[in-house]
Amino acid sequence: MKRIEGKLSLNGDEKIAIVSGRFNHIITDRLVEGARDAFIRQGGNEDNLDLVMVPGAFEIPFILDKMLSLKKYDGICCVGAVIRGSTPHFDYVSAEATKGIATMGLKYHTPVSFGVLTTNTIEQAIERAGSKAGNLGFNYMSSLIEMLDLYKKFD
Ligand code: INI
Repeated sequence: MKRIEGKLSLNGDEKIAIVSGRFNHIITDRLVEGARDAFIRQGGNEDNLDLVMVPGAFEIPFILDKMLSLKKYDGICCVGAVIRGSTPHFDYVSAEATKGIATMGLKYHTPVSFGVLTTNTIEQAIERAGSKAGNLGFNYMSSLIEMLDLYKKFD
């Protein structure tokens, strides 16, 4: 059996973007930090890393469509934080962000990672953004880096 998988390393030439929602920025800023840390520690050149801010998770797929159409990026790490409130808004925003991010990755055959936290409480989000449960931003960028290398194996 030939096992094929992506490596967790960059050669420094890859052009990557992080797209982050500003909504719940005390969480998303930490996720961006974790994603940047993963990019640098796995060999990325910071001159090749862009950070693009959007109002909230709902807007991520729209800018993703525009950015991927330019064919300027090798991969995009999407970051957001959708926290449940007392209305059904959470369900609409999280569903559109999830569906939209996946659709854009498929449309442009480019690695895109899904780093939109969806939690019931702010405490759960804090746990995942640099405290008890680590910083999932690091994991979201690492998944992107692995998929970038895996895509190359099918060029
Ligand atoms: N956007 C988020 O990123 N997280 C949320 O928790 C959230 N809630 O709960 O409302 C949220 N709403 C804003 C939304 O993403 C859009 O920016 C807004 O609807 C304007 O299009």
